[in-house]
Parts: sequence; structure tokens; C-alpha cells
Amino acid sequence: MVRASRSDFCMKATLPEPSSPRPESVGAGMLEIPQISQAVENVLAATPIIDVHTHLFAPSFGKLGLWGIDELLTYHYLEAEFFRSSHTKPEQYFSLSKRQQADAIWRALFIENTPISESTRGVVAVLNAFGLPTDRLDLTEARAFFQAQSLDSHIQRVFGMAGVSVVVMTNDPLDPEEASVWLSGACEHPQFRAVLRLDKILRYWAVNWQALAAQGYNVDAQASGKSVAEVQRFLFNWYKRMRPMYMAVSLPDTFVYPAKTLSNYLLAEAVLPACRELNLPLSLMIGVRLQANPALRLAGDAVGRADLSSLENLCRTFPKNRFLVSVLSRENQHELCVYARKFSNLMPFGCWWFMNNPSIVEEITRERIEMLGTSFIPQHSDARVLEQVIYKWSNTRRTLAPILSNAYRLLAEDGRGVTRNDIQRDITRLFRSNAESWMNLNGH
Ligand code: FIX
Ligand code: ZN
Repeated sequence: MVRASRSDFCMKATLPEPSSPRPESVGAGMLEIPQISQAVENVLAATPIIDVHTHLFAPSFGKLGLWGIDELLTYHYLEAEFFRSSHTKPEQYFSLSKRQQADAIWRALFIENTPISESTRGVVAVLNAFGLPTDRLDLTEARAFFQAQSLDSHIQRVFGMAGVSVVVMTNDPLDPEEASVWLSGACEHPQFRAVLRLDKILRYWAVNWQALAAQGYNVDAQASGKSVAEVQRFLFNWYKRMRPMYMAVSLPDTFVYPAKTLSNYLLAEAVLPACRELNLPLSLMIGVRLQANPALRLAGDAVGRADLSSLENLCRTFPKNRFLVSVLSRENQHELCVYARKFSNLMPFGCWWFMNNPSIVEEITRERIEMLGTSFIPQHSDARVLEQVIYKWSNTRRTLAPILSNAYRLLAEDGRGVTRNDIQRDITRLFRSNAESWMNLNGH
């Protein structure tokens, strides 16, 4: 059993230190109300973001890392929209090559229709960011551009354009292709940090316990005998390999805790104790209805409203565990805010998946600022393709600027003005230090 020494891991969640001491009087460096929105835009633009949840991979993971125009166009968000604007049936589409799929999506959503949806606008924004035409009938020029890029320098350029310093990956230790990279000693990359994703263990034990057994762990289908200790040994070994920022699992809208299920048993007896031992938060992404339409494959998942009293029970029952939580249903957002006011071991993060649309991001973020101040993590990109961070973060900055400016204007009208330092401290907390203090992110 690995014993965690304080120097190895980030300290317990602590409130971030103020970035600079406040001037003696409120007058010093105070912004006039008309100056606030420009100051907010400048600080947002200049503050590099920690992207706490993505499906991106460091270069050493090879083809697992998706980038370029064909991957951008065959993103499952666009596939879902494609099947609404084309007569092509899913089975026909999935029999095409990636290139043919991208051509079909470009024709249907960008030529035969106006790309005004959030996801199609995203592709236009990426092409435009690289100075590429956004209205060509075919993808020849775009493909030539991306083919000419070398990955390492392209990553730096993309992270610079997106204003992102670090992205947090989603790593599945039971995915054979990915596991083989880790087991062959994948080299650490300072800008791509790992996460131990546990869906296969916590949601699909029946079909995955053998994979643990194949890695040499003495577990069985009922998770009896030594299984709990062996799952912990598995987590500690993968902790040493990945140095993950947190452990994570996505949960259905039907998730109930407590309930006599093998999944809850492994959660309470193996995963949460390991998280405490390793001083890692557990991320819960709650509310997905997987494969509502299996014919659409990755694009076939949907959303359901969850009963968040299960989250209440977890936060109360495991006060020494920290829970990073994102909920998929719009109807669950307010409850999550209220629970965060009840439990300081609960950190709301991001506007996940179907929530990641400017109109809904605005609603959720305003509510969170009104109820939580700056004690939450506003957004994550969930990027599956490298260049997506460019538009997902420019959208977020564009949506958050007026919300923050409005909050400061209201504060000034209520009798207390703000300085640029205040704005910098708050934005640093929202997009960096909340994540740093909650995750194993020190020294990045
Ligand atoms: O579970 C998750 O991490 C989800 O974000 C993904 O499964 C989902 O497919 C996605 O890409 C959402 O943006
Ligand atoms: Zn995700």
C-alpha cells in the first residue's frame, strides 16, 4: 500500500491566496463604471486557462489524439446535426471513410445550409483563426493546411490561440490501446495532465473485471474476497503511472446513492477511500442517458434529469472526500448550486456537453456567480479534437465577459467599486486557482 507523503500531493483544498494585497482604501486604482467591461475583457483574454476536462491526448498517445479538419467535421456534435439535415442513414454514413464522412458533413451543414449552430460556427471560427477560407465548396485548401502542420508546434500554436496553459485528459486504464502506451512508459507532457477515468470499473464491472484480472489483480465478478483491496491496488498502481489530477466517472440520470449495487459498493469501499488516501478529488459527471439512439454511436447519447439527493448523500456521508461535479440536465443546475452552498467538499465545474451553448452557459454562470461568488469552475471545453479549444474558449470568454462586467457594475452601483487587481484575482480564481487548489496540479 502506497502511503501519500505531503510533498507528493497537492495540499488539501485551501482557499487561493489573494493575488495582491488590497490597497489601503477602496479609492486606489478604482475603475470608473464605463471602464469595467474593457478591463474584464482584457483580463479574460490575458489569463491562461486550465482546461479541467477534455478528451485530448498528448502527442505520445499517437492516433488517440484527434486533430485537423476531418476530425473537426466528424465530431459527434456535428454528426447529430448532420442526420437532421441529410437523407444519409447512419449505417450508410458509418460505412464511409473519415474523409468521405467529413465531405458529407461539410456539404450538408456548411454548403447546403448556413452554419449557425454552436458546433458548426465552431468549425468556421477555427478555419478563420488560421486565416483559411470558410465558404469553399470543398476541403482541399483546409486539408492541405492541416497536413502541413507538425504536431508539437501546432499544439503550441493552438494552445496560444485558445489562451490555454494546461489541458486535463480523460484516461481509461482499461482501454487496451491507451493502456499499452502508459505501460510502455508514456512520457509525461507538462501541458497534458492525466485523469483516472473509472466508468468501466464503476459502471460496467460485469464486463470489465476480467480486464483487471488480466492485468494481474485478484478480483471476481461479485467483487468479493480480495476484490476491493485489489481494486485499490490497481488504482494506486495507475496513480503512480499517471499522476492523475483526479479520478472521474460519468453517471446516468438514474444514479442513486445509497443503494445496494455493486457499483456503489466499489465506490464506497474502494474508490472513495483511495481518493482520500491519495488526496484526490472524485469527479462525478451526472445525467447522461447513454445510447438513447445507438444507431448514432457517440452521437447517440442523451440527457435525463437526475435526483441530486444522491449527491447530497455522498457529500454528507464522505466529508473527507472532495467531489468535482458537473450535471448534464438544465433542470439540475440550480440544485447543484444550492448543494455547493451546503457542502464545501463539492466544487461545481463546467457547463457540460448539451449545456455548452452560449444561451445556457450565460444562464448557469449568472446563477453561479449570484449564489457562489467565484467559488466554482465556470467551464471546461470537453474538446475531443485539438483545435476545438480555440472556439470553445473564445465562446466562453465572449459569454462570460458581459456577465462578470455586469456583476462588477452592480457592485459599484451598490457602493463598492473594483480595481483591475480585483478582476485579475477573481478571474485567476475562476479559471486557475480553484482547479489548482482542488486538483493535484501544483507546479504546472
Ligand atoms: O463522459 C464524458 O466525458 C462526455 O463528455 C463524453 O462522453 C461526450 O461524448 C462528449 O464528448 C461531451 O462533450
Ligand atoms: Zn467529456
